Parts: sequence; C-alpha cells; structure tokens
Amino acid sequence: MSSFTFHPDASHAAAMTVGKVITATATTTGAFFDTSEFSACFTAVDGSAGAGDIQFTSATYTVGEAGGTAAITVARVGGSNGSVTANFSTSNGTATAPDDYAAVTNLPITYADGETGTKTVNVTINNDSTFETNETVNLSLSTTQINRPDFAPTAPNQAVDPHAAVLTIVDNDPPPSFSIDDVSHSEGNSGTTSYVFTVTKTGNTALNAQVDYATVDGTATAPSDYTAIAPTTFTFLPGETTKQVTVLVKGDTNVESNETFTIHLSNAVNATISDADGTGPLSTTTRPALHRRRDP
Ligand SMILES: [Ca+2]
Ligand SMILES: [Ca+2]
Ligand SMILES: [Ca+2]
Ligand SMILES: [Ca+2]
Repeated sequence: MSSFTFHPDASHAAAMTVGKVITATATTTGAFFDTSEFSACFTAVDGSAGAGDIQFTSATYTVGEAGGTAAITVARVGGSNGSVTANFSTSNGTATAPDDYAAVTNLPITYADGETGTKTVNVTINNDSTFETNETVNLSLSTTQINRPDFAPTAPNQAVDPHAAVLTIVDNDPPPSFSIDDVSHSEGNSGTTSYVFTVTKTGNTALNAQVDYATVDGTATAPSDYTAIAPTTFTFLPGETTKQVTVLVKGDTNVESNETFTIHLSNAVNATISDADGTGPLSTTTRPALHRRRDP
C-alpha cells in the first residue's frame, strides 16, 4: 500500500489537538463507493517537537570519594511527545568496580508522555582507605527508545544517538609514609659487620611510591668507620611495605667512644616521610674490657 500525507484544512486542523484520535478510511470513487478500514487508529501527537531523547546534562560529573553517591542528572531534550526510555550504564575508566564504585548496567530511565525536566541516577561510591589518583567512571545512555502506541512492536523505534559522560571520583585518602628504624649493635673487632636498616611504608596505596636514601656522617665517618652509600632510590610497588638497607661497618680494636652515622630518607614521591633518619651507633659492647685494661 502506498503512503500519503494528510493535510487538514483550517476547520479540521482545529480539531487536531494532541491526544485526539485519528482514523482513516479509503473509499473508491466508483459507483459502489467501496470503503476499506486502514490500520489501527493512533493518537494525534505533537509532531513539531517530536519525542526528543534523553541526554546527560553535563559531559563531566565530579564526586568526592566520601560522597556516598554521585548524583547524575539527565534531561529530556528536543520534545516530549510520547513515552521514552534510555538505559543508563557505567563502565570502568581508571576507577574499577566494585572497589571504587558499584557498577550499574542498563538501568532504564523513563519519561511519560508529555513529561520533561531532569531526572537523577545515583551511582554508589566506595569510600576506601587507599591513596590513589582521582579516577574516572564512564557513563553511557543508550539510544532512546520511543514507546508510542502507534509504533508497532516490529517497527523500528526512532533511533537517536547514544550519549556519554565521565564521572571523576576525587580521592580523599592521605599518601603512605616512610620511616626507617635505628640499628645498634657491636661493630666487631675486625672485618665488617652488616648494619641492616629497614625502611617501612605505612598506609594503603594504589600507586608506586619512591624514596631516596643515603648515608650521612655523624661522629662516625666514611670510609674509615663504614662504607658510605651514595643517594639511591627505592621504588615500592603498591603492595610492598618494607625494604632493607645494609651498611658495612668496619670493626677495629681502637679505643673510641660510641660513634654514629645516619641513613637519611628524602625526596618521597607519592608518599610522605614520618621518620627520615635511621641512626647507627657503633656500639662498642666488646670494648669495656679492653678499655679498662688499657686505661689506668
Ligand atoms: Ca581505585
Ligand atoms: Ca577508590
Ligand atoms: Ca577514602
Ligand atoms: Ca581512596
């Protein structure tokens, strides 16, 4: 069957208000005036504005990690004719579900015939205790589906482009901190003794963290008392919490008071430093006997 366009004249147009029902019949012009009913009647609609589609009200949204939920607003744009539905979904950007947020998949958002304004979809945010960068969640709205009764189920619904936006979750956790312990034991009377210092990273982090360490002379001096360590960088992967620094201390039988040197931490990256100095007193616990014997 061929199609045609209906042009109401002035008197008929006045009756063509939205919501009225239109029917059509075909009548031959022959002697018998045969009449045929057309397909199901349908409701007159506001064709000038169309059904519109459902869009995000912004290309970007931001929420603090402690915000509980991110309120994502959408609006019906371009018309209010008929009922429309679009499906809202999230997908991982740099944020990952379920650690950072609760995923949403194909949540329908529906506007009734004639309904306009904004609607809000809540995305649940997880307030974890991990230091991390601000992270993103991709938001999508599917093609808007138009649910008008005059659209047969098998007919293609009006297709409107899908829409996308990005939600940024702003982290609220402090960076991890580095500390180094102190080491004290006998230097020994000969050879070298290992002084093992432990650098500890405290706090959850999703990022690599770095810190530099180097020896610093105190009353003990390199190279006569110990072997100096030039500035060196430790890189801690997210799950690493401790690393060790070994300083070789030279033992001798000289009469000397306890001496010290320091391992100094500096230049922390993605971290802070809570205890920057590990001291290494060269305890002379083997010395008192020698000391008393030689000192009248
Ligand atoms: Ca994360
Ligand atoms: Ca997180
Ligand atoms: Ca947090
Ligand atoms: Ca966090």
